[in-house]
Amino acid sequence: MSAKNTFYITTPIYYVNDVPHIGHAYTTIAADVLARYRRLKGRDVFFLTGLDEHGQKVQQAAAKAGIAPQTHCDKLAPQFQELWTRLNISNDAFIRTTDGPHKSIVQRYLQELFDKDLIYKGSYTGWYCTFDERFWTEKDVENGLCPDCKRPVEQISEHNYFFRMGQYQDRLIDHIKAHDRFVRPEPRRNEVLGFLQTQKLGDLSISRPKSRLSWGIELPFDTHYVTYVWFDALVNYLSALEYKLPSPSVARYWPADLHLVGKDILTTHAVYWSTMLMALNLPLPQTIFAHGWWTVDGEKMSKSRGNVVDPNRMAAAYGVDPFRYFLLREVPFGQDGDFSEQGLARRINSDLANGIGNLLSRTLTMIERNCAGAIPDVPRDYLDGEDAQKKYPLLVQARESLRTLGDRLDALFDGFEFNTALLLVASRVSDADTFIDKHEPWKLAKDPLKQAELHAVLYSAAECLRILSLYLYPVMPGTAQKIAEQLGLSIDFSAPLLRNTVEWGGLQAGTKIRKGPPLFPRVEPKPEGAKPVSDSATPSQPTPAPSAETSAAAVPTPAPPAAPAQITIDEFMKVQLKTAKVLAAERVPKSEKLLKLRVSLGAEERQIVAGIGKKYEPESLVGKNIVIVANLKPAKLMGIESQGMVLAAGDSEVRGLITILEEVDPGTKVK
Ligand code: ME8
Repeated sequence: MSAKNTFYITTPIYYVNDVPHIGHAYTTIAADVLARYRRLKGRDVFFLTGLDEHGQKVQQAAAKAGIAPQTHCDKLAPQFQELWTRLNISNDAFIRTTDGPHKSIVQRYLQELFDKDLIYKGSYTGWYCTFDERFWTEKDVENGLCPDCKRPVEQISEHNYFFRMGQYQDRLIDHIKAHDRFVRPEPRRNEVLGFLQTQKLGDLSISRPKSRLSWGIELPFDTHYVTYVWFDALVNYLSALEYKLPSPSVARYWPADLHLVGKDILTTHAVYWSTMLMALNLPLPQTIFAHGWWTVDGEKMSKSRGNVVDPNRMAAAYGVDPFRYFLLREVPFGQDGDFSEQGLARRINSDLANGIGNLLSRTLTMIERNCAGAIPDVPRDYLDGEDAQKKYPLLVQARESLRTLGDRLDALFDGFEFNTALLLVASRVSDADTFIDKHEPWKLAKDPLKQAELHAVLYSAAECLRILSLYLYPVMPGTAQKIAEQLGLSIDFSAPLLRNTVEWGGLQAGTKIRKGPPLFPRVEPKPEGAKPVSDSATPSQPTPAPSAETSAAAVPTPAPPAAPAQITIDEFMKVQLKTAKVLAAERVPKSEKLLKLRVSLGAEERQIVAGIGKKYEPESLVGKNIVIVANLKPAKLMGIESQGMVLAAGDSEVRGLITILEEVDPGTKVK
């Protein structure tokens, strides 16, 4: 990253030949996350996105709709802009290549290159793909088909204007070699280098005769031609700086820090754009990052397959932040991924509802109950005192790990490792859950001598949440805001909150919390088409583990004894049955049968491992009132402690859980 304090980030400008889909949403969300992160770090950010409105694709789409190309563009542009507003995209400008100033700037650059004899008129015969609007060489074309889109190509011979791209080949190779962050990720860099080192770079046809294509920017030196759509489109990264901002913004923001693109358009950026900039004597962008491709349920997204995913629908059905989170958490950035609603629902339940959502809700419930709804006061040195490490080792650890979190996240965001960054944040959430569980605040609450410890635990949990909200903000801005509000804070997330190291202790004692509805209500996964979302991510369907869970002892669901022996009332009274409310449920990894439940008994919460996973999806149990054996000695099942047993009907197979018709308080005795 450059040493300057500005950060200029762009997305591709999308064709307006159709409505936006998740691929467009993906790049734009990723760019938004980086823009928000850099703003939090105190950088002067300019975040640009927009639309590519000229060229054959748009002309054809307009013709199909029976309207003028400009009318078509004006009709579709709001669909992109509204989507970006809906997805909470914080772009600073939105460019359309039909904007008057953009057209003039493109013409100015064309004229400049023409005057320098870097554009010349020549003739060309080649295989032309109308869909991709480009010529292919003889060896590229197989069976008369475009190597890219597999549509038939046609041989065309025409006079055109050419940009002397070929002369920059060596300079470009040298540049890529000297700047290891220029093309990323590494395999893509090698791909571009490999191509440049083994093939001769030709000159680039930058015009189209108006007889073939009229919807474009006219060449300033020959009115019979319009410019090739890519020459027009790439210039947007510079032209926007000239007319979307008060000058001298080119000097302020150029070279761009990051062009974020999909892998489909890496060559146009790394080769066409770079050589155009060389010809214009302008510095090259710091980084061009090409991310991977989303398929849907294993298939390429296409209108004809009818599987194009509408991001509007995803945001409406699952929430904006969960959708943003899913796209970045599911697949390592740079690699391909497969989208499914099943996978999205599973992530929401497992990572968000059971993770940060549950941590916030349980922390605030306990603060409401035990601290009169205000952040508790804790002796300032409770974590720093001499024996803090001895008394509260888990709190000290959690605080220390949050202290180093910022540096680790900086490195991960620099490396575009969104999914690892989110995993790291999730691990801090589970650290907080662990220290809460270990300190058992529900027990501390009953002991007047343990109030300081109770307050230390609850303060620490709330402070973890405050700090984590800052780091979650770039990916889930709405959620960060809600966490802050529920903690009783009013945080201005547009301020450079991460410019300096985040200090522990920002929460002020006495702040009234404002517990709200759950951050992430659980969603019911769609039953059909269930399949793992990405092979690079967590396996979604646990594979049956052969050993531990098949033993009777490991299955806590009671099965009636084969020959029931009679017991006395006294014997029965030894068994303490209680009602419990299921707060969270998830599958035990590698087990088909076992579910890990977190249940509330009113004054306390417990973890129970139950062998009911074949009968129930974990999500379906949340909120259910069940009956548990409360005084069963804790036991470990597949290494996880179970603090009780759920009651269920069934023999060797669970048929149904015992639940209660009426709404009774969790923890009520059952007899
Ligand atoms: O290429 N998976 O516009 P475009 C991931 N106008 N990302 C995807 C995707 C998918 N399945 N489908 C699309 C153009 N994208 C030119 C760009 S820039 C000067 C001109 C994303 O509408 C990805 O970012 O075809 C890809 O590069 C871009 O949309 C292509 O958008």
